[in-house]
Amino acid sequence: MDVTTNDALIVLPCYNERENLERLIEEILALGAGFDVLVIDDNSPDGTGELAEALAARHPEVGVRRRPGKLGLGSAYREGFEQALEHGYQYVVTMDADFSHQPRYLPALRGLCYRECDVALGSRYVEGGGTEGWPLHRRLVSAFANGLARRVLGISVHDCTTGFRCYRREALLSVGPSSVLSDGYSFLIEMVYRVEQRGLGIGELPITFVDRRAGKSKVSRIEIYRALYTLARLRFPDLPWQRIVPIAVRYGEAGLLSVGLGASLLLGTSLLVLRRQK
Ligand SMILES: Nc1nc2c(ncn2[C@@H]2O[C@H](COP(=O)(O)OP(=O)(O)OP(=O)(O)O)[C@@H](O)[C@H]2O)c(=O)[nH]1
Ligand SMILES: [Mg+2]
Repeated sequence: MDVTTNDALIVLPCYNERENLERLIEEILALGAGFDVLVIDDNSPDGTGELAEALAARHPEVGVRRRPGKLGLGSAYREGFEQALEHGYQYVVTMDADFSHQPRYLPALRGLCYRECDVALGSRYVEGGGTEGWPLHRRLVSAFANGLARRVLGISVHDCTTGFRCYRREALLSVGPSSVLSDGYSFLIEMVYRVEQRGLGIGELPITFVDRRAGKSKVSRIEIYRALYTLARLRFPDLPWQRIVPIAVRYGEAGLLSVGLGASLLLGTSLLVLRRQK
């Protein structure tokens, strides 16, 4: 990334997004709204990294971080946040590279953060928000993950799994990106939880999330086990997770499934206890 006068950086994690990347960056820059973009590519086999380098050579607002392999969405965010803080950006945006998060919302998202909150979320689950083209099973999984996270962790925002966000610099410094341990999609839940724990203000901008038209989803079954584990780790921080998880990882998907099932049992029991106490 060359030096620009823009005060907002969009962290754009990409894995096999060659079909989307160029048009997305052109649309973001065409807004003329003062955003720089940092592509975090995990050595995508489809050549996304090379395309990103070519775009960076053409546009001073674009930078690229190329990592050796697929290290996970959360780990890409962490790396992007560290870069943004190091380079002095005042606002840090995250969005998906597949047009599910439409660039036209970017000015309003940053505006919300600028005017009235520490973190602004592009939210599907507030009045005026929604999804377009998402099959039923994706809508169910998303609604379930949101509902469970809100109940188990006492999160108050409506869309805690959205990846379309704008953080104030101070909010990121307060949370400390390295304190968010999840490497996968559940980074999003953990981040919202930590932001709320610190008493920072979160605003929600209604958005329509549009299902991707090009490229493939990267969400795998393992992300579901990981999310269950993250919820249990945050809800029961005193359990010896440091010892349990490395053992599970040694047994591959079966090990992770066991941790996911164990976490579900714990979470289910805690919800029952909560309900009894009410
Ligand atoms: N660098 C990096 N980017 C990733 C990784 N996993 C996913 N991404 C990117 O993160 C964004 C979200 O991933 P998606 O596969 O679109 O996930 P999703 O939007 O929840 O799922 P769909 O609705 O099915 O598209 C996209 O821009 C992906 O390219 C990863 O391991 N590393
Ligand atoms: Mg997507």
